[in-house]
This record gives sequence, structure tokens and C-alpha cells, in this order.
Amino acid sequence: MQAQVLNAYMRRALELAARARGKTFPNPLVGAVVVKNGHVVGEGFHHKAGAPHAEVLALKEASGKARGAALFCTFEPCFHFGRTAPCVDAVISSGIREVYIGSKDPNPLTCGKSIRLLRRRGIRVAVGIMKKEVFRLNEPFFCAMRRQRPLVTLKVAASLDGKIATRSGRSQWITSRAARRHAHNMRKYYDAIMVGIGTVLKDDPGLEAGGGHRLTKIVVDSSLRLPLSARLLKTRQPVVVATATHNKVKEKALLMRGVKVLHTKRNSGGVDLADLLRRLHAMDIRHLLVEGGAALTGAFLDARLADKIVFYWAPLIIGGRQALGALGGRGVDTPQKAVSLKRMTMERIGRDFLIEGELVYS
Ligand code: AOF
Ligand code: ZN
Repeated sequence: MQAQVLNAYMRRALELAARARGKTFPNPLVGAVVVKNGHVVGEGFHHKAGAPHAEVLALKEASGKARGAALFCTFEPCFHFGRTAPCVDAVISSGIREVYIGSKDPNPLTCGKSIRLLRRRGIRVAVGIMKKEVFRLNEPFFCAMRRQRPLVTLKVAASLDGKIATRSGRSQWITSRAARRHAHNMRKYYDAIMVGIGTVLKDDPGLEAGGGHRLTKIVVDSSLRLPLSARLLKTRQPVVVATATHNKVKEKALLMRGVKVLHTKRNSGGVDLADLLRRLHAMDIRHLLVEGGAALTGAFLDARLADKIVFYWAPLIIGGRQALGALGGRGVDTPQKAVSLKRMTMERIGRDFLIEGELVYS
């Protein structure tokens, strides 16, 4: 098959995979297409963790037509017994003759093993078709497998002059309703949301994603100040409090409300974020949205642990030396050391701008 044709089928598999965006955590987004004599005879995608894998669904739809056909899958079929049986066995027994793979599965349980097995069984395998696109669709999963921590995105909403509050501490509202609604909608693409205790004490946010989306709420609270009446405790979503102190009475009260208390290593700023991320990884959290405040987002940058930023930029000038800037922490001491943005995009949301990019540390 020509490269263009291969890409077209892989693009279809990617399209299918993307339909479940935000719904498969902790699993990746995977799509599969079965092609016979130039016709698509089976399609499938992974809907959610615990549900059948993409390849199995596509092969099921193709049924007998899979014999002698080509399979396009965004990920290498799995090798292991997990929540489901290995896809690689299903591929082999279906009589598929050629397998076109977007990317190797970075999960060490599979990582290359299925590719080798398929080849040993005389099936033609090509790997790396639209690999970049597959990677981008699954960045949280690749980050988890390679770095043993969730992918971290910082969300900031600030005025033209980079302020997130006025000199008297008022912050409602700097960005428009449209931008706020947009930010709220984006929460469904994450499996965890994090704020610092300062933000909870000041704004008492609910941190909901809506639509029944499961979003673990995490509060970074070095000295366990979280009020038991906090709004974020009032829903069924899981809540985690990350702390660097011990307080038996408070911990028990939190536990009674279903809150998980995570004790992390302590550093000069309180909770050690690298340690916290390791623990969140152990809880299978893949994609973390850090919503503030300035101290927490600044600490993520100082620790070089933030991967991306979404910045809502309002055309308002607040001014004032005492008005709080968007990012706290220590920051850098020369412009050469500033964190820069790669693959930046900018779009208009109502009257505001949304700037997104990957963070590059110098
Ligand atoms: C595939 N096809 O559609 C997906 C794969 O717990 P399980 O059994 O659902 O397995 C999850 C792992 O399987 C996941 O970590 C990743 O390595 C792979 N995902 N593989 O062949 C699929 N979603
Ligand atoms: Zn599988």
C-alpha cells in the first residue's frame, strides 16, 4: 500500500480513538480499522478502562472478513492479560495478514513483545505510521510510562499585565464568562485537578467537571488547614489532600468524609511536588490540571515539573505593585533562564485570548 493510503487508514483509526478522549483513564486512547481489498470491514476504539480493546471490537465487526485482511491500530496490540485478554492472540487467530501500527505500546507489559510475536507468526508488521499524532493523542499515557508521573498542565487566567487579583485581592472576574466556561469544559480531558490550600480558603471552589466525569480533586495543604465545610468535599468525586504534617484528629475527620490523606516528603515549600506526583502515579492518575493559585503553579515551574500551560489572557489592565502576579514561586533570575513555550497556539475565546503551549526549561 502507498504511504498516503496507509496514512488515511491510520488517520481513521486515530479519529475513532479520539472519540473517547478523556474517558479511558488510566488507559490510552486506541483505535483500530480492518481493511480488506480496499474496503473498511471493521472498526473499533477503546471506550473506557475495563471495556474491550479497540482491536477486539474491530475484529469482531469484521468477523470472517478479517482472514487475509490488514489491521491498522494506533497502538501495538497488547501482549498481557489485564482487565481483558491479550489482543495479540485475537489478531493472530483472526487470520489477519498484515498489521500496521502507529506506535509501540510504551507499557513494559507489551512494549515490542506483540510486534515480535506477530512477526514470528509470519504476519507482516509495519510500525511508526503517523507516530507523532499517536503520541500527541496519548501524551499523558506516554508521560506516565516513561517518567512514572502524570502529565502536568498549568491553568492560568490573568489580565494583560499578568495579574490574577487587584491590590485588594479581588479576582472575580478577570476573564469573561466565555473563557470561564471554556476552561470548565476542558476539565473533562483530565483525570485529576489540583489547587493549593490558599485558593480553597479564599475562593472555596467546587472543582467539578460536570457530566458525571470522574475527576480526582487534589488539595496541596502542607499543614492540613482544609475546612471540613469546603465546597469541594460536598460531591461524590474522590478527594485527596496532600500534606507534609501529621494531625491525627484532622486526618480522622477527613477520612470520615471519604478524603484520602497523602503524606509526602517535605521540602522548603512544604509538600514535595516530585514526591506527590510519584504517589499520584501510583494511584493511576495520568493527566493533572493545576488550577492555582499563584504559589502552587509557581512551585511547579520552579521544580520543572509542569509540562504544559493553558493561559487565558484578558484584555484588562489591573496595575498596582501590590496586585498579585499570575505565578509565584522563586522564578528565574535572568531572562535567558526563562521558561519558554514550544508549539504555541493562540485563539480568541470571547473577548479573551487562550494561549497554549508546551513548557521548555532552559
Ligand atoms: C490494546 N488495545 O484498545 C488498548 C490497549 O487493563 P487493560 O486490560 O484494559 O489493559 C490496559 C493496557 O493495555 C494499557 O496500559 C495499554 O498498555 C494497553 N492498551 N492495548 O491492545 C487497546 N487500550
Ligand atoms: Zn489489547
